Amino acid sequence: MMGALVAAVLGDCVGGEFEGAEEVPMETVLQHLNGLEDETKGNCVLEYSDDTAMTRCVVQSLLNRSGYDQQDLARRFAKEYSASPGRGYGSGVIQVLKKLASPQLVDVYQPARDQFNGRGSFGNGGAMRAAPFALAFPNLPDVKRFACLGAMLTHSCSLGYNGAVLQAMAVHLSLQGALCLPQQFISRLITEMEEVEGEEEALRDVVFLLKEAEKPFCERLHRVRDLMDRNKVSIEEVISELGNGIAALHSVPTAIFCVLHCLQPRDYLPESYGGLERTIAYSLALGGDTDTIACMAGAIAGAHYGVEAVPQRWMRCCEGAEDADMNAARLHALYHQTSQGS
Ligand code: F2R
Ligand code: MG
Ligand code: MG
Repeated sequence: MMGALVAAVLGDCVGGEFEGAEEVPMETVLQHLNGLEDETKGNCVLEYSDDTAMTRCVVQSLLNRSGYDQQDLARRFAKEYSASPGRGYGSGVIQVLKKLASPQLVDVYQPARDQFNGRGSFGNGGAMRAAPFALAFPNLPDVKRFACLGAMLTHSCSLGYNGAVLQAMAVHLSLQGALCLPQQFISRLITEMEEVEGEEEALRDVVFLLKEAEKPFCERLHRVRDLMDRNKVSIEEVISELGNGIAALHSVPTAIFCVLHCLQPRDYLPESYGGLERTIAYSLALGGDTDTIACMAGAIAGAHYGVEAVPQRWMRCCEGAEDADMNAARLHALYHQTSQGS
């Protein structure tokens, strides 16, 4: 459990270097990661971005309120943005965060509903901060419900909040050891998303917004299954089949694929790397929204491999990694408290 939050911070911090890059050769990724190992450089500091800033708000809110409290979480998002606006937030979500700061605001979900002419955001900002819900709640229905509500504070489009539900479910299943049977893991995610995407709002949004398949996340997860069944897959194929962009639909299934693909050693990655390092390195080599894909893949992989698998040298370089370690221990206590109460 402790590994999920720390590895998410690592993914965000090391991935920030390449965010928005079209092509990132693996050689460049490995040079960047080798740089973290270089003791002669002293304590390098890679700053975290909005992914971690918002995840920290979710963690602090869950801990302070002993569960989900929409008013408290909305206030924390607004306060965090106002204190540190230069963390690389999405250009749309900034409007929501400013409105959430208003003391006159009655319905904290309304600013998100007003986004993009009332269609809401389909960005991956809800998904990138969804992991703490899987760490705080032992039951899958709670994980789904609160990840969804937590995302809806900024992302009212089903293509945004369902990405958060999928990401939180992937972390939840990983914590249960489900990645030991990768085929069953992906099948379970598809089954769960069939139900989630059967909701009326989800069907409406895909018709009006992206002209995607009727159940777009399920369709992408089927592509993940096809790709993971193959021995060799090029980076170009992964990008064209799954995407590497800022939309939740073009990044959450991609992050899940990165984890599955890196369960085994790969000949283009150093033999000395464990599964967690492989996952993060591979996520960066996809280019595009690297901080967020590596953050989400890091959370899923970290839940599987545990905090022991996190390279200490990498951790030392990443702002907020120590805090994440401590917070994960506190969330662990909440998880047990919640499981005893249910
Ligand atoms: N924003 C970035 N990175 C680029 C800017 C970094 C900057 N240059 C810097 O270095 O400081 N990264 C972060 O944003 C992503 C999460 O975004 P989020 O929270 O979902 O934001 P938003 O604004 O809601 O959505 C992102 C963009 O998606 C498009 N979009 C969303 N919904 C839309 C809709 N219904 N119709 C049309 N377009 C829609 C818009 O372009 C939004 O701005 C993460 O990558 C995080 O790291
Ligand atoms: Mg970011
Ligand atoms: Mg990003």
